Amino acid sequence: MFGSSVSLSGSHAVIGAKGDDLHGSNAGAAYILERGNDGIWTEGQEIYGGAAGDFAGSSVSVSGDYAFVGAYGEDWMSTPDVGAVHVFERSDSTWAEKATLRAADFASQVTSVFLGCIRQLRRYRRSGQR
Ligand SMILES: [Ca+2]
Repeated sequence: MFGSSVSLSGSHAVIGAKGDDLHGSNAGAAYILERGNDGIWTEGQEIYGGAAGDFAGSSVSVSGDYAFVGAYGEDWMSTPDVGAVHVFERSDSTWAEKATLRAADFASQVTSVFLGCIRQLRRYRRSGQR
């Protein structure tokens, strides 16, 4: 189910494949595509692959250097299908996972993600970047 969700920001697109079976039945996955200076899109890294039944990539979003990958079937502890959102930050061409958001600890995790974004914005402003 490549293309079950898509998101675009600048020269990056995130594509969800919620029924991808590469990591288990319906594990799902999310991929980054990057547009080169020649205008051609190339498939970059698989930024996230779930475990069986996670449906990773059921929703995706990318904005600037941050990407979110939803996995509504992800289990947590012994509770099935709690769901999760995996947060990634880009550095050059590498997207690294920075946080996992779940309903149970959503408030505290979101706070840290937002603080991270604000810190990043301040750094850009200081260095004169837009
Ligand atoms: Ca599950």
